[in-house]
Amino acid sequence: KPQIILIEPMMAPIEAKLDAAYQVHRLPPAGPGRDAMIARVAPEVRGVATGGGAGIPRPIMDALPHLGIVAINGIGTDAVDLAEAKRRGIRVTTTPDVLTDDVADLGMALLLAGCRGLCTGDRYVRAGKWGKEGLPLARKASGKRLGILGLGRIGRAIARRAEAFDMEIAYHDIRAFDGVPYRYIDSLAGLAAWSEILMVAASGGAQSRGIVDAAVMDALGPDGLLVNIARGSVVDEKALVAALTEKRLGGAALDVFADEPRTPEALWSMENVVLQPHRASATVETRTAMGELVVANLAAFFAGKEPLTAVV
Ligand code: 8YV
Repeated sequence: KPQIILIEPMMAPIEAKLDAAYQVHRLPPAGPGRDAMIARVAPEVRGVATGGGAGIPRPIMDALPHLGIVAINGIGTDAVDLAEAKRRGIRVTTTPDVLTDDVADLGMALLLAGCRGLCTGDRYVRAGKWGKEGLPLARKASGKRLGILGLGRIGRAIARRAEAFDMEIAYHDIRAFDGVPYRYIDSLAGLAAWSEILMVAASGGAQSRGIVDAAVMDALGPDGLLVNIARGSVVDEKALVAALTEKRLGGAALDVFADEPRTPEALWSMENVVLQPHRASATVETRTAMGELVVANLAAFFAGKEPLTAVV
């Protein structure tokens, strides 16, 4: 059997398929045990399966002389050095399309939870406070001005959902797109100033690092809501904590963070903040479809065929 390294766990039925087809080396936590394992298996390993957030650390890529494919169980490629993969002729695959609905759904769920204070209401009932003390009014979501940063597949799926909530929609991206019924605003600060809710749906990586900065948050303003289902790196997290603490930003609903699984403790006690542990694609249905695509990409590669959804 060909040998692969599994960097991030996948669903049990998917891992069973991998075990049936490959000798799978599961990556131990960082430390001497990991280094020893990589050194031991490096001469034989030809594939890596990993998550979008985890990617493949450059030292691991460098340690594998016969690496031929990195199969990402996700859409993000920001944690893989694509230029180096290309230089070395390593194929890189992702799982596009199959996760679009789920990520857009969670974007809307966070938007609604942020506007309507769903988690606050839930905590209020569970704490037995109903009937004993008041609860502040929430904010309406329908009809709001929604700015979308990044109008790719996921951004568009969010826009379609937002249309059903009678929202006005505008977007910012590296360029305007033809045939899109939404208004293009050519600066992110301009989009934030126009928006009541700003949805981050842009890819991570060098070109988007920290672009949602203090000025963008100030433009969104004290009644504005920031939603992020993309990558924590797109938002300047220190500036976000400061803007929320100083009430220059109304609220935030976040599925992703700069240094996962760590999240800024300052956010934990804020009632105007909704937090999720990076799980926009984490449903049984979607993780099954994603996993099947990872299995299919690996199978194609090891059969000497073109992977189905290669980005490199
Ligand atoms: C997953 C993601 O949580 O698609 C991505 O890039 O970050 C998410 O869908 C991840 O890939 C699974 O680890």
